[in-house]
Amino acid sequence: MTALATARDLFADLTGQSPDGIWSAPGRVNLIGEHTDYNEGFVLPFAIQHRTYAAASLRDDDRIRVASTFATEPVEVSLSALDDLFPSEGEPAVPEWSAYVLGVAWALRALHPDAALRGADIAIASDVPVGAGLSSSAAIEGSVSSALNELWGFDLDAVTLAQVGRRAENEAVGAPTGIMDQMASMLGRSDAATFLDCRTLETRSVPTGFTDEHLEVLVIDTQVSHAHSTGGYRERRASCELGAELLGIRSLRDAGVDDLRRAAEVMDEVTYRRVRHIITENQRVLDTVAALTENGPRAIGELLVASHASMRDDFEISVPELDTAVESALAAGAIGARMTGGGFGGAAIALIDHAAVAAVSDAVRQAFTNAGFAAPHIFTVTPSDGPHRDE
Ligand code: GAF
Repeated sequence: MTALATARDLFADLTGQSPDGIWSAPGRVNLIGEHTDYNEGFVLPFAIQHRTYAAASLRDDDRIRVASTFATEPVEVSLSALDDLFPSEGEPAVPEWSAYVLGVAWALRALHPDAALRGADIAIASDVPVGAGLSSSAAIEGSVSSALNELWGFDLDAVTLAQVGRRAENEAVGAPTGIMDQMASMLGRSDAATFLDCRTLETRSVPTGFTDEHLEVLVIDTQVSHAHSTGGYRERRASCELGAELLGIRSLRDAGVDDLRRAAEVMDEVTYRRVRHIITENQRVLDTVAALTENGPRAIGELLVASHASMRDDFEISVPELDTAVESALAAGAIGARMTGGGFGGAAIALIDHAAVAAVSDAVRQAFTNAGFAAPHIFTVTPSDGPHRDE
């Protein structure tokens, strides 16, 4: 059964009725630009064909009731109680999956605090792999914000809805993430990646040229799951903030490769390597946009490989499974490969010829077997459209 049909059925189980509508939003892969978003830098993600569906109807009272395939029990709260639940420090006061949904309702409502709003029933189903670093959370946020935006008659634009999603993630779920994933999901286009300046939130669609060049982006989901509300992600963010402070700048966006010498002098060795990743990664994003535009997708392989090395050696967010995915894909002929997303698990991407999908996939599976790792989940992704109403 499709995720769309599952959302419809789940809604019927919850309410005994058909929903007023079903809205969906995509997950994403990031082509390049990792951990640069919360440093006000540059990223180049694209939305993928995997989507999360929110079947929803307004209610006659002020209660929000949410069901999903992530849990057996629905969660129900009144709209007026949301302010007591969020912002939350650390563990959300409701099951984490529902904090993404309720957090969106809370952050949206905060934009119109005086509006008399009706509650809603919402049923969520998704075919975005969870824990794979493909932004299943941004897909939930985008589907729910799109649904409530229309049902509540708010008419907010895509960038505002992305900011609503980020606020839900940061303040309701308690994950200190940047804005990349929500922007990638909300602004997805079927023919392009989204170049985003995370300081100004200006975007530009950059045609990937994958189809014309008969290329595919292979996702190698290592099945090593990660969570950004915990440990490593938060620590990396703190290192970047420390690095910017020691350089006397607002954020690492304001530093370039010319500043690396001074950085080495004013900070400890670990902070320096974290800073070097961000500074060089920002430059690689700009170089990738230029290469794609001027020379096409076959010209970006080395930049992807350099990005992975920087994350492995300087930012230290890779894991052996991700390194094996990248190395075995490259050895089997990939044009470029790198881990994608926040790291500490999740997925790698490999840019490969269409004709090489089976051979590269087999080689990666074999390398995982040889290393004694659990079998990876491997599939191709294509740039896809942002949120829309499906029914
Ligand atoms: C996760 C976060 F949600 C993003 O904001 C971004 O920081 C990414 O990790 C790393 O580039 O997906």
